[in-house]
Amino acid sequence: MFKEGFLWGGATAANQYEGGYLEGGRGLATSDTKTNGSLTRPRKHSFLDEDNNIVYLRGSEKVPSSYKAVLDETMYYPSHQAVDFYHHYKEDIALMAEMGFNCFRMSISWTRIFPKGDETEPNEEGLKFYDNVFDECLAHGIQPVVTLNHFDMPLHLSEEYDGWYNRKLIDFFLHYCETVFTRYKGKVNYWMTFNEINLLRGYDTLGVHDMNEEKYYQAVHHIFIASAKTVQLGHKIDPENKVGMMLAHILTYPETCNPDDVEMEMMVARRLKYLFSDVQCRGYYPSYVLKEWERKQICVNQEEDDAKTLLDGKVDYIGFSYYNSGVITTRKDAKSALGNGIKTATNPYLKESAWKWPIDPKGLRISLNLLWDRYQIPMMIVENGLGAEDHVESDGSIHDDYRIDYLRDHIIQMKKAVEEDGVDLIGYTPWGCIDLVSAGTGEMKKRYGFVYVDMDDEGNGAKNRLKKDSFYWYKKVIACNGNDIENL
Ligand code: P53
Repeated sequence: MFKEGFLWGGATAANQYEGGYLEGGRGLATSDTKTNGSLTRPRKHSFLDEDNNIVYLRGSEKVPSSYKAVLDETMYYPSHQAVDFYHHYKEDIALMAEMGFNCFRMSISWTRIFPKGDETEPNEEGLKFYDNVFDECLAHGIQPVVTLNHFDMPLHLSEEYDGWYNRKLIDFFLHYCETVFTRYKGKVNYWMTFNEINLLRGYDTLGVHDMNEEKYYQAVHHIFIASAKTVQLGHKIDPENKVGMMLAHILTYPETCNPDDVEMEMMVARRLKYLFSDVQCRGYYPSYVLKEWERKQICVNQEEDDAKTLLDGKVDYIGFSYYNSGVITTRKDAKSALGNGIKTATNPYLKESAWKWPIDPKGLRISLNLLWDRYQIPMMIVENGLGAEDHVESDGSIHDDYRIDYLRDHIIQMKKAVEEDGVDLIGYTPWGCIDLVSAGTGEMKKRYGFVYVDMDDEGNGAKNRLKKDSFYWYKKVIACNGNDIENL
């Protein structure tokens, strides 16, 4: 049985959902310079080079410090209007309430509160917008679950300070957190610091130029410190606050029982996820990363009280995303897929989504157990779901039984983890409950929602909201607190 008061809802992020990018005094974020993948495949950021030519770079590519971010009028930038939650929040929250949501995961856009990021005074209009959103949620019995930073940052902090490589970012971030913790005290109790902290890479999310491995770890160190201080601040401002981390739970399997494969999978799992949850849940750097820095002569500058900050800033819970699993191999002829020469193989036991993401419901039970065995703190599944193309029938109905099947199979595994393994699971917020822009591709046609948004990849469409079959199905799931899931 799922516990009484289990949190059922859905998840979104400002840069993919909110829009209104210049409204209400909002400033530009790094995510606002990211094009639609169908125009520059894959998605890229636009810059001006030294000769004033517009150039495009992937978020993971090295951005020379001489480049300046710029918006190209001939391009479509999906974050600018996203699916316009900014003007549709009342309608969207009413739809969530109709499904029976008792929570809603969303992120605050940092530049709506501090347009440049280094101001002393916040932007009142931005604060007011989230007051309206939270009040609307609470009026419907929906508890907001808020990500403080989801894949964006003030562009100014990237251009002027070199993003998270600069230690000053910690104070700017804390000032932003203090502002929202204070303002929304009594309205929000569940917070998460950095979305998918283990996936922050390069310019996109770190805002760092001339990136290299040492700069990467330095930036990550600053983020760890910022996060740990945020946890402490959250508790100080309101002892009722629960501040969690957010991990992309990239589940990996070794391809064979050859110890070489098993050893490689262990190392990849550390690099891709455990480093981040180890630091944030245990409060110190694990020995394997310290040894790696020593071996590679990577010097991460730390201040005297940083170790204590990490220890005093352990998170209250783990929020994690789970979509699929992957296979790690040492086979020489396998393709290198995840960067850093990590080789992956196809899992012959699993089917794939249209976007080639393996579908692995049991992997969710395994993930819950891996994290529970390692940390023994409460967990919330804050993202899960199937990205798929939907077809609207002439009567406006949408028959997304593939999505229902995916979610049912995953919730069944969640239930097993609770009932048979005793993991402490407190909530479930499937991704993109109302259709929104894909983070990976910038597409609209890769949809996750229970609610369809009438809009295409180039941003055309009336943005009308339509209920899919999964809408009525999820409402039934919530009504029985998930306990009758096998029969739904
Ligand atoms: P999209 C890659 C792998 C796992 C999770 O992804 C990921 C990504 C980034 O694409 O991101 C999370 O939209 C992220 C969301 C994102 C969601 O997964 O590419 O937290 O912002 O939309 C789904 O299908």
